[in-house]
Amino acid sequence: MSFEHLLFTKEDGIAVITLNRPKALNALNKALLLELSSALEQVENDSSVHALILTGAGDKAFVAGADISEMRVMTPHEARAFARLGQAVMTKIERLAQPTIAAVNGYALGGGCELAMACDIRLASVNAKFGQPEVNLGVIAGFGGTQRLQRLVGAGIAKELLMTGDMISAERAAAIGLVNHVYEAAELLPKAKELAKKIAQKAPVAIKLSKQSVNEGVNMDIDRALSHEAELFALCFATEDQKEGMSAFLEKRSARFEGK
Ligand code: CO8
Repeated sequence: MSFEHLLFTKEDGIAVITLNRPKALNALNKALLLELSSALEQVENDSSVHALILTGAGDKAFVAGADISEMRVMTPHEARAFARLGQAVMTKIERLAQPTIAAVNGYALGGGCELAMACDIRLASVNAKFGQPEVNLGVIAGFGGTQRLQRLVGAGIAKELLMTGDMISAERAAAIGLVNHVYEAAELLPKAKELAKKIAQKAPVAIKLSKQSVNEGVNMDIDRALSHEAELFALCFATEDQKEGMSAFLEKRSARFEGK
């Protein structure tokens, strides 16, 4: 499948989707969101893909937000539909079977910060800048930002970012837990690939269920979440990978996981 606003590559079981509208700092318009949705389906249905990296084209931006020129003339009805489209794409990323890494190589503002937050892990280059500047435009975050930001960094810091529209540095983003690691720009993608490969070597079903347990548990009370974790833990014991992983440990050899 070829895309107009995305670059899609796959190597050694790692897929890389590069959002590619550099003239608009990779802003998310409807066409790009629809293409991203198709690309995600392609990844989900490809069992040879063990991890996905999302990044932005050019050296300036990951994604500078939803496309302001497209939004400027929207009616409330159209705006709701656009927000629902963006939210659906973010949720698709969050629930993707494979692990996802955002390699944030510059501005991650508005919808760009929301896209990064939908990924499992965020790595940033030293020049990355994060923010939810929607209040400067007379709107609120609409692709999940009011919800995912508070779950990641707590309600107090989330409200400060959502109410001031301030941009923060990669260093500050790491300090508040919005990004996991910060690297020099040239190291960002190699580090993201290294991390993706490391995760890809582990038991695939266990990776998928770890992700599911964290994602679903966060919206449950602790008793339900623990019972859910126990159910998913039990499911692992119906896999070949559990037998292989534990046998390999006891036999003092490397495990060969097949994702079954
Ligand atoms: N949408 C459309 N075009 C954009 C966007 C954007 N979000 N961001 C940048 N561009 C365009 C600029 O218009 C400019 O185009 P042109 O060259 O044709 O004039 C080009 O990209 C380069 O941008 P700048 O010249 O502004 O570059 P600077 O280096 O001077 O500034 C900034 C970079 C600081 C990133 C600046 O471009 C900026 O502030 N961009 C907007 C950031 C922003 O406000 N993002 C939030 C958008 S709102 C949002 O994401 C809400 C999501 C939920 C939607 C809910 C649905 C209704």
